[in-house]
Amino acid sequence: MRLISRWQNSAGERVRIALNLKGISYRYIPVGSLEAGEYHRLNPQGLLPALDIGGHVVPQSSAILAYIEESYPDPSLLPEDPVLRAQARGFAAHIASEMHSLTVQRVRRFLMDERGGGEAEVKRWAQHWLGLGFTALEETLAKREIQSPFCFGNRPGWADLHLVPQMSNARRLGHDLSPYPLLLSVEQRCVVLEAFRSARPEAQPDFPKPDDLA
Ligand SMILES: N[C@@H](CCC(=O)N[C@@H](CS)C(=O)NCC(=O)O)C(=O)O
Repeated sequence: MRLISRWQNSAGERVRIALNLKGISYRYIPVGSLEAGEYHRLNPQGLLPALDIGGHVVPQSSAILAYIEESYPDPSLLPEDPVLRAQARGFAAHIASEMHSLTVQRVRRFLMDERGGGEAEVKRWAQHWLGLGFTALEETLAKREIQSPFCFGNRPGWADLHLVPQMSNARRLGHDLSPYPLLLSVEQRCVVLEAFRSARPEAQPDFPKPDDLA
């Protein structure tokens, strides 16, 4: 199995965490350029990540995560209880569909370059969607019938592996996370775990070395 991604690819970070939590070994293939070319021939959507399963390429982290969960059910990334399971999926979908997809670089770049939005306006755009999203997620955790150390249970899973990369993204975009203490406490518990640590951008082989940044 080959995970085609790159160090700063936060949808790819979700998949890296999932593979690590399940103890699945994989080859990490970093993509340097997303310009139309070789990668587009492999994945016409042109977005990262993609999973190459013996020559069959699967795009979209949600589809990749579903494949991993179905093919390697143990340990499950989802709670046993069907209602909690659905709630965990709903939490994750809010991040992937309502927050990440509205604030990713290509959307911000389009607003800036094609729509003539200034930097402040584009920042305001991102803060708006992130603020709405995180407020809803914090409220969701506050309303859980049973409070748990991770989003939906005693082990990190589907919801947590979406939350942690999104919080890092938000910090990079200058979003203040202090109004979300429950989200912050879940993040603190996750980031010390090896499955999350080794999925971080800094831990990837293509993460720029100090010399590259000079
Ligand atoms: N919905 C997609 C999102 C993929 C996505 O937006 N990936 C970003 C990086 S996190 C990307 O490839 N961006 C390319 C670009 O901005 O041109 C998924 O979950 O896989």
